Amino acid sequence: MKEFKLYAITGEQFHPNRPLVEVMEEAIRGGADFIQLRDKNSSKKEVYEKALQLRALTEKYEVPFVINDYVDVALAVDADGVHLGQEDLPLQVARKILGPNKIIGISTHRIEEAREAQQNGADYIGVGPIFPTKSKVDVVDPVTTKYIEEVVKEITIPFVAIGGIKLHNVDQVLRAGATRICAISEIVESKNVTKTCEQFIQKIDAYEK
Ligand code: 3NM
Repeated sequence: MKEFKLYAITGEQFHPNRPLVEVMEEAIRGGADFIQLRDKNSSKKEVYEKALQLRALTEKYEVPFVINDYVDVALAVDADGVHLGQEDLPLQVARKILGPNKIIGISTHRIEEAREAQQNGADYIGVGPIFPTKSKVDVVDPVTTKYIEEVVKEITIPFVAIGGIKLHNVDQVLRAGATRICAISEIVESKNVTKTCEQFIQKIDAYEK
């Protein structure tokens, strides 16, 4: 899997008057180097159509693109992979369907889930929610930066920190050992999406050793 540092997830509820592709293109221009389509409300047909558009965009910029939850949509648009939750298809089943070359990421909220994901061949894990978030309804209580420290100590596959991460608190996340940051609202709700991404990248780069 290509290295990345700023993972942007779609959140159309945060930009009701602006087209999805426009916002995500601004994010990529600012340095977002991994894109996920996350849409839990639209029909499968609508998700497929958005996925097609984002596939074309991410192909143009050579940025990895994954689909949240839907293995079939990922295959249909030739996305680079999927992102699974703990309640989605088991990782090994998704791997069987997608084959060895697609990216499979999975959300984890405690070290046991991280171990299991690594054991089962995940390409990366999500580690969160670090802070309270309004972007995910059924999520567990914040795991805090302590969970990042646990993951850094013991997990060898890439991880991305997520959940309530903003420009004003990202330093805490980086200090705890994260090198890849994921955000929805701070990026897509921003008045200047490109600039917000550039600022995230500057902060991430400042911690790179
Ligand atoms: N997954 P925001 S937290 C989609 O902890 C998602 O697994 C999380 O959105 C997890 O950057 C989250 O707006 C929401 O807080 C992230």
